[in-house]
Amino acid sequence: MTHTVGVLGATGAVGQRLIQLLDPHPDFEIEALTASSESAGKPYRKAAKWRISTPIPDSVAEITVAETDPDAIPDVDLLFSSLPSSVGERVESDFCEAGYVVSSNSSNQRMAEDVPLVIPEVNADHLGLLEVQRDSRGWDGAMVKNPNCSTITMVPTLKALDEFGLSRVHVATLQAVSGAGYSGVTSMEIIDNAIPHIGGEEEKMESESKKLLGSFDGAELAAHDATVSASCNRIPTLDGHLENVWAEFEAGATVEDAVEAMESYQGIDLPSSPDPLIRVFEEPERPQPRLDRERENGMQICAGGLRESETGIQYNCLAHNTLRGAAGASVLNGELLAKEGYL
Ligand code: 11C
Repeated sequence: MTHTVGVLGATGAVGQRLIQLLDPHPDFEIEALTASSESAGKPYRKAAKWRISTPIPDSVAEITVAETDPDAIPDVDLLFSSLPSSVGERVESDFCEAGYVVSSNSSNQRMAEDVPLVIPEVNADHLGLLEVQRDSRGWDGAMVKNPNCSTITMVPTLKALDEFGLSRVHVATLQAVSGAGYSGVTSMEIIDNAIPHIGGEEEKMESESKKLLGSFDGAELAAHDATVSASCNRIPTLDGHLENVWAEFEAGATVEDAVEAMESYQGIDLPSSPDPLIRVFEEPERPQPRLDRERENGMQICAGGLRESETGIQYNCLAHNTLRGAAGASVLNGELLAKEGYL
């Protein structure tokens, strides 16, 4: 069955990636697009400064962009949101109140107790929080969030390793400029440089990871009790976040154990889930952004460089930040909502 969908914030960097992933898509058909008031009323092909190498899909090019307002769009089964967080905070709630189901990449409300923060292959069961949300908010609609792109890059690997009793994680990131939106992509003035700060990113990685790895008993979510410490850095790469992870466990884990756990971990099967979910490289210099970010439509998590350190297992991981880490993450959550009968 095909569901009609809309994209809130359709002209932005992640909005364009959403359109790329949603047309064509086996479950979804785009019927509504919204953007800021300067774009409203124009056909999408005129409103969007399209920056993706494949052309705007024909069926989307002529859709008239609407204002981002529940009264301005047609009734659709599902909305994907890539609104800036400050705008999304209020507007996404308005849409949920008006009865829309929203799969959002926007960082607002990710840590709210009644909002499921989901990577389907990691914690699909947390979608059950929507029952809690319905009671607490009184919405006819519903809101599901995906985490930050740097969190998504690491957490599937930690979930695979949690069978050894994950107790402590340190992570240092090397993040692509596209994580900062179009201003990031166009401002490659950080060539020959690196910026050892990304506002709020370290706190997001720490709190979101523990929520995602936590357990849900049908009524309440308990965060995972591992400690997570992050250091986030911007480097002059266009797309693809690379991360160095040091993971410690209650039980001992060898490199062979860790490789086997990552390679065999799959989680749920959805149209956009890659198979395998995690590709583990033996070559110590892989994964690399330019070589590995496009694997499986940009949806695969890559890992490599596994070694036994003094405290546990050290490794590197990589994912495409605007595909797997943002637009693709929202699409996967939409596929999960469809599979679980929420649309
Ligand atoms: C970056 N990870 O690379 C950020 C962008 O919370 O969704 C995404 C921010 C978020 O700058």
